[in-house]
Amino acid sequence: LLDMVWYTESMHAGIPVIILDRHRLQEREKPGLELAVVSVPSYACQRHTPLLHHNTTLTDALSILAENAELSENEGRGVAFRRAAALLKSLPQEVRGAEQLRGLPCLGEHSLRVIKEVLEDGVSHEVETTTHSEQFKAMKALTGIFGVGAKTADRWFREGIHTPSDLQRSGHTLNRAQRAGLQYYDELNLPVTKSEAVAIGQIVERAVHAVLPGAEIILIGGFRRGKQTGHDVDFLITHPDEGREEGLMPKVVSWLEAQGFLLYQKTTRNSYLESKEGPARPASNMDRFERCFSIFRLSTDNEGREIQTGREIQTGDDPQTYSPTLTNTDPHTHSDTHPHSKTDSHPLPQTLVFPKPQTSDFPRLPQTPDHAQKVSWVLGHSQCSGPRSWRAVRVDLVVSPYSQFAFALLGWTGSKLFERELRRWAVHEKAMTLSSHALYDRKRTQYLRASSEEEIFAHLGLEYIPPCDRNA
Ligand code: DCT
Ligand code: MG
Repeated sequence: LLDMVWYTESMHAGIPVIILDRHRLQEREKPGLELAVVSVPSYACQRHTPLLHHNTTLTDALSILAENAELSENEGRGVAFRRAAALLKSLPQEVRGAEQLRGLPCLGEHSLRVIKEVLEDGVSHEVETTTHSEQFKAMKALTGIFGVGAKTADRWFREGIHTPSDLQRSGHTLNRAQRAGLQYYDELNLPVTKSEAVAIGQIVERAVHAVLPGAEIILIGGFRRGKQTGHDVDFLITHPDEGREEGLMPKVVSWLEAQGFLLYQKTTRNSYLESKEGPARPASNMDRFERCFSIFRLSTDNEGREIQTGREIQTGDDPQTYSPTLTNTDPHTHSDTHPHSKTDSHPLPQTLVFPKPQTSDFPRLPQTPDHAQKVSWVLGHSQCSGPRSWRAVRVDLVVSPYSQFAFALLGWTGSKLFERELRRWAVHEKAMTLSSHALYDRKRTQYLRASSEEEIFAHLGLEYIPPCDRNA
């Protein structure tokens, strides 16, 4: 049978999952053979999804349709395309014909139609139409501005604004995030490399240890999953003595600002409170931690390598850019307060945890991230004459209490779809509520504690999936 096995998944609910290639079975004319189990787990959090996979042509097509649906605020449709793409990413071989997909979950009618078209004609008409559509191009360009979401972009598009340059000319009043987004548009749409992420990690480590020795800093998000580039760099910060992390963010931000490392920042307070009746439904999955959305100024030497020095704040810079803010509201809104904290200085060497580099012998790399392909809009004030010695990089910092650390780590490693699927699994299959803070068992009406990601997977009755296989 072995040469006919097309797909094997270690275990699903205790059953070995094997997919046999029906085609080859028929070719070999073995009528007596019975197909064993033909099933692939339907939740992405039950599957291993590596970064490099065999079906990039198909997943690229589905991702464009997903993005278009998300930009049109059709979340359900977007998720359906993302689920279909994630299924294809988890397959161990290239799909050559639609008949190979029979019986697989997550493939809706619409996705299957697109897949079939790409397999047969090399392209999908709908994908082609979408990528050439003026609205899609404009929405991508406008939401590519830091601080601009689909709703705002859509409003501007209807007013005839299609590009960041149009927006700049329009005279619209922009909030602080959007102004920074426009100012650093080109750079923020360049992928951040792994080595830039590492260089920023060293700066963040210096800042955190200067104000809280013994704190732990972990690179999260896409880089923890083994990605070599990202649209930003995400860090999770905690301290083994619970309570020591309280109020940490304003101190870190002050240190970074004093050293000239920040071009923009906005900090939100931790608003998470455990209640006896279980977690209330949060306004968003991500908004209850002490969190800082920032734009770093990463120095580079003449060859473009990252170096770690900051710079003195220069007169003439927008003073607002350098005022620390702490609010409890939407990170992309405008209200600023000034909660400056005193900075202590206790330099102490600590370990920074970075993911192992991902190795693979796959023949084709996945397509460059969308943001790398964005058109470079010429914005007067972001242009520079001659080589510049620094670049702007989006950095997200999150502080978590130690007791919530495993949940924060799991929730912030991603991918977004993997996280969504974990939460869906928890609710529908286990009657539990999972967030980046806690896991609540609704049947036993109690919180389930965990000090590692492995324990959370165990509570959820799931096989442990390592970060490099969460690229759904
Ligand atoms: N996240 C999530 N749901 C969201 C947004 C984020 O679960 N709506 C989690 C998963 C990833 C993590 O937060 C960091 O978010 P991003 O930086 O947006 O994602 P990424 O995977 O790091 O992507 P990139 O490599 O492009 O930064
Ligand atoms: Mg990220």
